[in-house]
Amino acid sequence: PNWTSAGTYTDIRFETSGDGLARISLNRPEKRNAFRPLTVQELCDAFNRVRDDPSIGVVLFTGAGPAADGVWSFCAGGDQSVRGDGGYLDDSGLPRLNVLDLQRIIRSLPKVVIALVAGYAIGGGQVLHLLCDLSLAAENAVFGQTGPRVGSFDGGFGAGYLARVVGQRKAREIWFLCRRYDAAQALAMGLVNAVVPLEDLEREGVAWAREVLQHSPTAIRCLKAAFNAETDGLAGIQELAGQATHLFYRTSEGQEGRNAFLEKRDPDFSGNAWLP
Ligand code: 1HA
Repeated sequence: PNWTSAGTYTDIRFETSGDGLARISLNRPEKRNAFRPLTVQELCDAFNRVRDDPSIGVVLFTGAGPAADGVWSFCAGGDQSVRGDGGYLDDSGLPRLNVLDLQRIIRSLPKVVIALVAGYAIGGGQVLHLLCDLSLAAENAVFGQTGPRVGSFDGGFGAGYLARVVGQRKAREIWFLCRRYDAAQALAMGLVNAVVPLEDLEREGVAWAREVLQHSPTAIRCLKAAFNAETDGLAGIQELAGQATHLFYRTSEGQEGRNAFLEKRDPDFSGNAWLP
């Protein structure tokens, strides 16, 4: 793709291809792409811009690299050096856990997010890759949780959704033992969709994205909402129902209700059958 910068940020890069793709990259490789509140704020902004751009259908979410020492990382989770006594501190000293907002944005984005994981996906970074719709791992990918070691835990999607993806046994092992898992192990437990050589990661991600882009945007967004509804309770049903309302607004039946109100008359739905 012909990537063009689509915004000026400090901790991330946001690029678009002009033909349906966006690429969002964590860009703190010397910190193993750990996120601080600013990083998360910038990611939320970029993902929200993707949401509002009808020309974009698929986002590749990745980590810039390698670092000067040659090590790759997708994301090493929350930046422990700005972790205050009540959360991760922003420049004004306010403690935040704003990565939870980012998780919701990725989850609810009515487009496909593909994680491209080279190197470490640890802690909150492992949860971010988990929340992407699809995940491709480079052969050097390393996954794991550290919360019980560093005094943290993600009991939301990080625990419950992980258990849905890899099963309760494996999810408990991942969190209770804080081991590291290589790409082959991640594939075997269903944590990633495929493993590819590092040099092919971007190309493979673009190929998967372009396959998605051939398909019906409405079918894809309804399916994403349906998968979420199966796990996300009433918030998931809200998303799926929102897709139904979205489609209903585009029918003459839906529009008749609006027209009747604006024209101060009774609605006439008689042209619409009570189908089986
Ligand atoms: O659990 C949550 C949350 C739960 C609920 C709600 C919100 C949450 C938000 C976040 C999180 C978390 O993410 S908790 C988990 C935080 N992350 C970690 O515990 C991982 C810490 N990092 C590592 O274990 C290792 O660095 C590594 C396995 C990823 C890489 O190891 P390696 O290759 O040996 O590199 P290392 O020398 O350790 O790191 C390179 C540089 O990057 C170091 O900086 P330097 O000494 O060169 O100045 C290192 O300090 C820095 N770095 C790496 N990870 C982090 C980090 N700095 C700050 N925070 C990090 N997470």
